[in-house]
Amino acid sequence: TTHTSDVSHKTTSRHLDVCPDTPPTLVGPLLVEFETKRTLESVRNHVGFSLHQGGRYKPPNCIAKQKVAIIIPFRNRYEHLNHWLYYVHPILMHQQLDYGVYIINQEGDGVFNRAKLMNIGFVEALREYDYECFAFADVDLVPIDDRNLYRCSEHPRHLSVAIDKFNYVLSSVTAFGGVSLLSEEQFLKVNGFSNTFWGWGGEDDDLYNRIIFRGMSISRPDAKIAKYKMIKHKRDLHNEVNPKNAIKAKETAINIDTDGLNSLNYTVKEILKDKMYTFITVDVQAPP
Ligand code: UDH
Repeated sequence: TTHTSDVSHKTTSRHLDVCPDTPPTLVGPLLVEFETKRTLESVRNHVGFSLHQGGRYKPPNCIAKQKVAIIIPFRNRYEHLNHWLYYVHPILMHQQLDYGVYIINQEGDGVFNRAKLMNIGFVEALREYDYECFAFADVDLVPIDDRNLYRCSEHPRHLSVAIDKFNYVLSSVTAFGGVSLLSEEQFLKVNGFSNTFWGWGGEDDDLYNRIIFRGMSISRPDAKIAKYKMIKHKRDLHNEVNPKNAIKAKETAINIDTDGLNSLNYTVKEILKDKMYTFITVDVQAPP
């Protein structure tokens, strides 16, 4: 009998259709607030039931249109992470994605390197699963409308268009920070992010330049839908504005071929699997 039920299970899974272009499970505008204190435990009780170890999910009734890895650069932002997990997991489920959440945690207290953590996330996620699309997402940004789909498109896509902190107005037509999505092909085409933007600033502009330099353009969802709330915080320690970064962001053409995925060096220190995420602690070889 065990054998028979095995076979019938296989048969049903083979007959799943591809999920519809517009997920029927979307809600639209959402209530998002960061006043409530959330513990990891309480968030796990809230969203953990439909997730698989490592923060993995697949829609149960159809085949997802895309396999998406969510990459979050991280150090010491546990309170933000709890809010992010509480709100964003249900959104990604409503969007019927086959996805996994990867928190890339910079070890030690050397200068922070957001871009290098993104590159590491890309490489580490691909070691686990054949993801097609990569969402590079800051931990302090929570979408407030689930119609803003975390899906890759023909061109690299900037999702965090309208943020409450900036009165829901895009700061610049070249803005590409916050939350952005690239397909594997698009990310390889630009050699990923630069690894050499230490401290705050510039790495997102450099990525934008890389995209243009490689003949692509960027796309954005409608600002009416692409709305985010940012969790308020002070500037972190060891992530001061680095004035060298703004200059460096003007030298994309010189760096793109030699500084990026093809020059990435790091050491994985620990991989921790929770129901809600894969937490990878890395040594990014920060300068002394
Ligand atoms: N990040 C961390 N830990 C850090 C630094 C950065 O996890 O110590 C990650 C996190 O995902 C964050 C992202 O990197 O969302 C971007 O860094 P950021 O939040 O410092 O950048 P942002 O532009 O803020 O959001 C800059 C400082 C704002 C000071 C405002 C004072 N009113």
